[in-house]
Amino acid sequence: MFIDEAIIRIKAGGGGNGCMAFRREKFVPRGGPSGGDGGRGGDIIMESSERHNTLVHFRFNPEHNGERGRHGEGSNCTGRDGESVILKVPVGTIVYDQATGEKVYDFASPDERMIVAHGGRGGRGNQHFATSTHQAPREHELGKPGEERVLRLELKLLADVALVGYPNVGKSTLISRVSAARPKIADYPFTTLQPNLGVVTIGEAPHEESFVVADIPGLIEGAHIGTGLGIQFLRHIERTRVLAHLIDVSDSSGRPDPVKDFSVIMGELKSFGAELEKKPMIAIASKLDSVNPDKLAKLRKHCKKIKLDLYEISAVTGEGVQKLKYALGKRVADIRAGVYVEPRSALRKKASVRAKKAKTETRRIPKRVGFKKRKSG
Ligand SMILES: Nc1nc2c(ncn2[C@@H]2O[C@H](COP(=O)(O)OP(=O)(O)OP(=O)(O)O)[C@@H](O)[C@H]2O)c(=O)[nH]1
Ligand SMILES: [Mg+2]
Repeated sequence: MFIDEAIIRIKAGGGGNGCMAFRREKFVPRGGPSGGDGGRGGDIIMESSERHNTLVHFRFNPEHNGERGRHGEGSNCTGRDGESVILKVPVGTIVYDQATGEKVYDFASPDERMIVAHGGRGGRGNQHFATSTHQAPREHELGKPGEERVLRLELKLLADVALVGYPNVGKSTLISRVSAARPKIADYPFTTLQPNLGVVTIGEAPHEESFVVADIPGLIEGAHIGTGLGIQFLRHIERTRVLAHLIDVSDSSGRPDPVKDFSVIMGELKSFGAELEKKPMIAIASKLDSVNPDKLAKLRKHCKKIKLDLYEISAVTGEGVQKLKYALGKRVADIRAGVYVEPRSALRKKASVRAKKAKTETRRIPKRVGFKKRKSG
């Protein structure tokens, strides 16, 4: 299991100081104490969110401070409370205290909130210290400092995108291009024996987004009956959101027909039985630097026919990789937000509705009934 980790330092805001003041007004002799209290410091709150999937955003931004409460003022004015800071973490994050090793919280479901560092209390102003025998108190309190701690966040990563395809089509090369993962790459089949995960970041901080890509060992015809490495690794992609299906369009594969390659892999996905073949998919024509134009044209035509987005890349030269990265990111974000409708499923639906109609309705062609001309007169 691949684990994402981040260590962050958080400090809640300190409380504002209480004020020492006396009411001074014309015609009000001995106005009495009027120092207001300091405001509370802002807390540091963690919230689990379904829109985040990795801890990358903490890695580049490891310090978070809550706002300090404002000091109290004269005329019994209380200082404003400091703003809290909300840190969004992906569902599944476990928070540990780095100093003691104790588990602070386990975010198991979305929209859970937890205060991980409390802001300091504001100090009391001198108005609170007045008594019948002590009518001009000069005592007032300072604000309490906010809690400060170092936390370790841990997240078991689930892949958003799985790279599937024949062996040697360049899956590992692609993941090493788009993420920090460094799997073994070699020009013999079944180089990858275990799935590898990589975190892909797109956009600039602080608005970057990230998703997780899994490089799955290659499939071949008959994988469902145990040929090659079999389809045992497909269980890793049951919960991924998108499949990226790589098809080699160079001559190095030794297979003549890329459309057949595509269909064989789809067949193997189907035979796994978890409806993997119906998952949102992006097709990728790989090894564009040594492309066989006929193969590419054939694949383009096929993808157009089945309404599947096709991206053409070379993981070695980097051509088309950036565009693919953003397309995958967008697809993942849309699915996460629940706004993605797959054209292929719409197509399937339309076809099935049409087929149903054709079965149930026998169209009757109305007979043409001629109007008899009335004889006039
Ligand atoms: N010319 C060219 N060669 C590539 C490209 N991408 C990968 N290769 C080569 O293809 C071979 C296989 O690449 P891998 O990334 O190991 O392929 P894989 O799909 O991970 O293969 P398995 O792990 O065996 O399933 C390596 O020799 C790579 O250098 C590309 O875009 N262009
Ligand atoms: Mg590989």
